[in-house]
Amino acid sequence: MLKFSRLRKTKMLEELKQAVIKGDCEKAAEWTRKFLNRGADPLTVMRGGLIAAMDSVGEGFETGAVFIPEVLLAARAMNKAIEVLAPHLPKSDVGKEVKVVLGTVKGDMHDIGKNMVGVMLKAAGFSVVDLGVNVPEERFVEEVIRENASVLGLSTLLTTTMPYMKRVIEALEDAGIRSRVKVVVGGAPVNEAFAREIGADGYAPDAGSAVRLVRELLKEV
Ligand code: B1M
Repeated sequence: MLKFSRLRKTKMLEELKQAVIKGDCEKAAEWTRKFLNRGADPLTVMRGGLIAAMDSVGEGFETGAVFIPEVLLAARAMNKAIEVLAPHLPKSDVGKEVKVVLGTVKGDMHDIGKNMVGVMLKAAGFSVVDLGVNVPEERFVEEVIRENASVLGLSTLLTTTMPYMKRVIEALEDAGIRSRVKVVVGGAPVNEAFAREIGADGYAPDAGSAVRLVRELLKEV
């Protein structure tokens, strides 16, 4: 296995970051493989390369320097890199029997962060049923019942769709299954106070914390 110095690692992370920013799927996958071949920690690659790249794209999008097609290309390159990375994330059998239903709420098409949460939960050994984006409350309820899920993970990136998280929780209550499932919420505009306000069981600021939170909540059962 090839080793690398701190300087080389920083340079390689920058190459990976630039590949994602430019939306170059092949290079993003190739740099990720190069890291793995050198025995790098997959979480370092995820945080230092992939999340750093999307943060930079996000800043550009906010200031108007980056446009939607470029954001979509970057998202695609990031997903390619995650495909390469996912099998190498540290694995655990801890939550093998535990089902987590996950999705982005109705009205919201953002899925990059939600996908990362799914990848990390799977790597931690949980069985994840990802419903995708723009998921209406009745679908969440149906799937929680069908899968006999212990955890429901809701993601949203838009302030306008945050209220749908509350609707989902109300729909679980109406169906009489609220006490059977722990509800975890996350996404850039969400915070602890909002999670409490809507009656969620917990809030996680990032994918790694989501795994820790799910483990903590399941200990309480
Ligand atoms: Co959108 N977008 N977008 N966008 N977009 C934001 C969110 C925005 C902040 C940009 C801005 O204007 N400043 C803004 C929202 C403003 C607001 O609501 N106040 C915005 C807007 C306005 C829009 C549109 C309305 C733009 C338009 O059409 N005019 C439109 C909405 C479409 C819709 O959903 N109906 C839109 C569209 C898009 C694209 C399609 C171009 C693309 C999405 C591609 C995709 O997801 N497949 C996109 C993107 C990429 C962004 C930004 C640039 C980046 C988001 C991202 O992927 N970040 C974003 C700006 C920004 O965030 N700075 C922006 C990287 C990702 C790893 O982070 O998703 O936060 P994040 O996930 C983190 C944590 O939040 C957490 O863990 C993740 C990893 O650590 N987390 C959870 C997430 N979910 C979790 C769930 C959990 C726990 C933790 O438990 C279950």
